[in-house]
Amino acid sequence: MKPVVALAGGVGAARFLDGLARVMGDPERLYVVGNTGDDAVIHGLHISPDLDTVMYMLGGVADPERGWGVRGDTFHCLEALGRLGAETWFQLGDRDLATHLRRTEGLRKGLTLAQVTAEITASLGVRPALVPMSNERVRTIVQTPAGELEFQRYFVARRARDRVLGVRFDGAKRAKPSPGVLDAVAEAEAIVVCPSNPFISIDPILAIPGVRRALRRRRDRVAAVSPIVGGHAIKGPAARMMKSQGIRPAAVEVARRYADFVGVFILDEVDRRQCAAVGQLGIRPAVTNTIMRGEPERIALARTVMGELGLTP
Ligand code: FO1
Repeated sequence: MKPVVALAGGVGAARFLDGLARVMGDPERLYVVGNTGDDAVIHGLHISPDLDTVMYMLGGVADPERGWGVRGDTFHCLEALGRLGAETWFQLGDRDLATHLRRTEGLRKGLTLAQVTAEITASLGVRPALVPMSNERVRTIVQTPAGELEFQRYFVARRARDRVLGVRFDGAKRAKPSPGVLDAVAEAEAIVVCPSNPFISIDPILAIPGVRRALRRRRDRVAAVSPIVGGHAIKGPAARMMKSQGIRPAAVEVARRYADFVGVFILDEVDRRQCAAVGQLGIRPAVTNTIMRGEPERIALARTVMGELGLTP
């Protein structure tokens, strides 16, 4: 069976993918390419927040309020680390730590990030494939008036308050897509760009050599869901990042960034009036409710996206 490929960041992507996995008769066909530009080494452990956010959601153990981390987790280890003088701005739960210990151990043994991720997802009973964008180290660096900041320092430690002048992806030029990614894109029945932050979740994936070119070849099979609704990001700093870079925070501006490789762009009902402008980019607009308050909305959005790509799950 041909795969359905999704490009994914963190919480917004995870919620959408939960719907998509539920509407697909065979979730094993779902092939998720996850952003690893947010990865960080904290307390000596390799953390892959976006991979974990998607993995916990698809494994049914995600914290529903925060969107990241494990439901019902405790923070005893973090508290103990604080007493020992460690920095504790990054909230690592006790159960979540088990994932980072396993990942770090696997990497230290010589496994690739893709291999360790496959092992951990299998243990959690995740049926879709979850594949890091690259096995190589790529780091999202946010350029601000205070200087260059590693992503988690910008996002969590400094609460995404700095003005963003630009974003770069350290190591991306030398990185290769994880094995199987380009083949999955080439063969895919459908490709979905999840409602994730274009600058810090999707751009790092597109920065891996070969990925954008592979998507361009499949443009008529690629749909993107707008992460901007009514001029605001559903979650996170996307709208603020657009403004501080001189870009109007509007769904159509996200479509413009994706125009070379996206054939269908899904806008929220409140942005219906931007359809004509999206059409002028040579992209077919489609309108639906994109706010996923709960399970029924996730499923309805996934159904619409699949339908727009000619798939009727
Ligand atoms: N996001 C926060 O805003 N604060 C945190 O303390 C935090 C801890 C954390 C721990 C594990 C994990 O997998 C994700 C975590 N996140 C946290 C989310 C993380 O910063 C993501 O990179 C963003 O949500 C961007 O996708």
